[in-house]
Amino acid sequence: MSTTRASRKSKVSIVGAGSVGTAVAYACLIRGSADSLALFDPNTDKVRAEVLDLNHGTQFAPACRIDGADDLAVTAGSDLIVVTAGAKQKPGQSRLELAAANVRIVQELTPALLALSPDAVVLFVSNPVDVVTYAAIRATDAPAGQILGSGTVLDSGRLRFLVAQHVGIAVENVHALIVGEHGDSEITLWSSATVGGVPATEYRDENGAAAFDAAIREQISTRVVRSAYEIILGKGATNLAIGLSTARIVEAVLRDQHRVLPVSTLQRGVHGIDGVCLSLPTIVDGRGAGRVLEIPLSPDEAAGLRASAQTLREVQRSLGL
Ligand code: 6V0
Repeated sequence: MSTTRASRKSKVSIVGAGSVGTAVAYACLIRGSADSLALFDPNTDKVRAEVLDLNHGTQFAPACRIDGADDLAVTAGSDLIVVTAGAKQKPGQSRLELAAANVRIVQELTPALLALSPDAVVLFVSNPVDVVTYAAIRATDAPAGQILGSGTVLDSGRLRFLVAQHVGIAVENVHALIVGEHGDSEITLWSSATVGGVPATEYRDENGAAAFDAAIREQISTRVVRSAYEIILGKGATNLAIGLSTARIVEAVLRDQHRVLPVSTLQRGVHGIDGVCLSLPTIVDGRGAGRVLEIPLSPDEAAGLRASAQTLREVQRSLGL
């Protein structure tokens, strides 16, 4: 394992100080994810206010320096940059409809960010995150693994929460993944999901009834896909859980943890998928996204993954990527 990032002061920049960017900053601050945070947003008053508010809490959190500006130079020398810039989903709008505007933003931003921080790992959160990550990789010469997307890390957290809640077991004892697009075509991997080490498909309640029959599996999978829409209807944006899950990815990189996370990366042949960014279990370390693991898939899951890749390929093509 390399120790370079883990053994010196770490700087994380967050691009976009909206509801997601500030939730990422807050999660990184209270978890002690980095030694210093820098926020960039073209909205001068907003970034200044968010930095003040965060700084006023530093006495009550692990030591962290927090800066912010409407000038990209504030991000210089970063180890990791989280990009949350861009328009957000409006009620009823799909993530893919956001694509064109956010793709244009990252095509401009990514080379500029890497010019100021050439070795930084760049983690995209802006939606549609898979397409945005692909556009960013294509816009630079950086090794593909240096640029990744938060992918289905959040969706897998939502799944694990719902599975855990259904059987009344701690979320830490549930292992289950969502793969593919972070969006409507994502796939729940029920065939490899486990609850306390027991395959979910074989898990029985105290009366001996299957806890995850086909109807419950369908209900939970649909609820995960609809989660964002459900939250946006109620509060206008999703931000707190994406903040926490992004901080988890940040730590995997800064601490060179070699953690397996379903981040979105440029696929190069695992499960026959090529030339699109989507999420599969991936080793995340100090250099960003590493090897993609070939998790066993049922025939339905494999077909779903291929369909999800095709959906993304069509969006890429329609955007001229
Ligand atoms: P927001 O609250 O509107 O904040 C966006 C911020 O970006 C604003 O403060 C803008 O000023 C700023 N911005 C605009 N253009 C630029 C630019 N060129 N450079 C820097 N900053 C800029 O949106 P919110 O924070 O709610 O969402 C941000 C993005 O995250 C959206 O694309 C969401 O769809 C996406 N999300 C992704 C999730 C995921 O799981 N990947 C989850 C939630 C939201």
